[in-house]
Amino acid sequence: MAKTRQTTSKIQGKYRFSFGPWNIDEGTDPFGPPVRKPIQLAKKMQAAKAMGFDGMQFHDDDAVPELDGKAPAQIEKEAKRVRKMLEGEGLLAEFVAPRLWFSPKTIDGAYTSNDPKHRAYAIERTKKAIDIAHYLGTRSIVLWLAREGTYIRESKNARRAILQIRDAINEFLEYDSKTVFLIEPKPNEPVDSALISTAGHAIALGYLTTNPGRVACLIETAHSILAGLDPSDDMAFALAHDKLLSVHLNDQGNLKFDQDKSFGSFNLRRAFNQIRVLEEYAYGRRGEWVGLDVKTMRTQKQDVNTKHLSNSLSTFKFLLEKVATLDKKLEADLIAARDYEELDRYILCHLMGVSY
Ligand code: 3MF
Ligand code: MG
Repeated sequence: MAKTRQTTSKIQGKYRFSFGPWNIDEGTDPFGPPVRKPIQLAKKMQAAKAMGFDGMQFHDDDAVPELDGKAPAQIEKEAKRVRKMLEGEGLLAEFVAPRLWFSPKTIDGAYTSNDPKHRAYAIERTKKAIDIAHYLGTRSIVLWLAREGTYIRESKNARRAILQIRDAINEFLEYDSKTVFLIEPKPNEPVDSALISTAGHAIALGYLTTNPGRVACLIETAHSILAGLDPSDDMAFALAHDKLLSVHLNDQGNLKFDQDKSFGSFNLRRAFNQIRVLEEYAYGRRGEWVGLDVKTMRTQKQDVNTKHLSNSLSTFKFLLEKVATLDKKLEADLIAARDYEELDRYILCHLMGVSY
């Protein structure tokens, strides 16, 4: 067995971490009611800071609750109040995502609803989210196109629906000349079949718009796995296009419901490889964020309801160290010799912390 050389590699990326208020939840699932008490936004911000996070992500109505009924001046006032709260904690807002999947007006989709009044609602609502992002101090909008898809294929003209999403994004690009749109693809759930299901779809859709330079994507670990794909390959694909502006790291026990498990909790090697592709790109140097879209286990009690976040963050840091201390010379030698069995062995030994 070859002896592992000492490595002096240092970390190339510049990592800033965030999560959203929905990542500290009450434990409701489709089969049961809440099991924990709600936590105020201010307390979630304090928890974020205490755990070492740098920013928060928002749905539009996380910042301005009951947004639909509110006048523009009221929206501005409430969003600016949230910005003050963030500043008070020394946190930044990473992005705002229009929540286009809760309203009775988006039951059949948002930009692709078969009802033109409902499509108009979705566009107006997104413009409000763009305004809110501006008030919170960010120009990033995440589009998780939750209900843009079908339960039965015959209910929509899929080609027309894709072009409707393109047209909506074009309208947003025009509405604000500084905002950047990050499409978060997901293949299913809540709909049976989503129109923009993978990184490839998200990036290709960007190229259909009038300003592809302002349309990028956010890759979530669990969403790639639900599409039967490797999340690190999806991230690499987006990075090859310089289109990965954020990630939602978590984990997923293969093809089940969207689990949002703690990062690395199901497949440590897969987690390692996600960090590996980020680190090889020097991710974060252009301001990209690392979001942790993880869910509290339903069984977790009230006073320990943020461990999934702190654990995910510390797993990230341990694995980053594993990436940085990988013996690059040995790796290159094994690749040159095409001895991938030995490379496999080395990677496992390195991850397990046993001598190679
Ligand atoms: C859905 C998700 C969501 C989105 C968030 C931002 C709860 O599967 O991953 O996280 O990331 O709503 O659009
Ligand atoms: Mg997500």
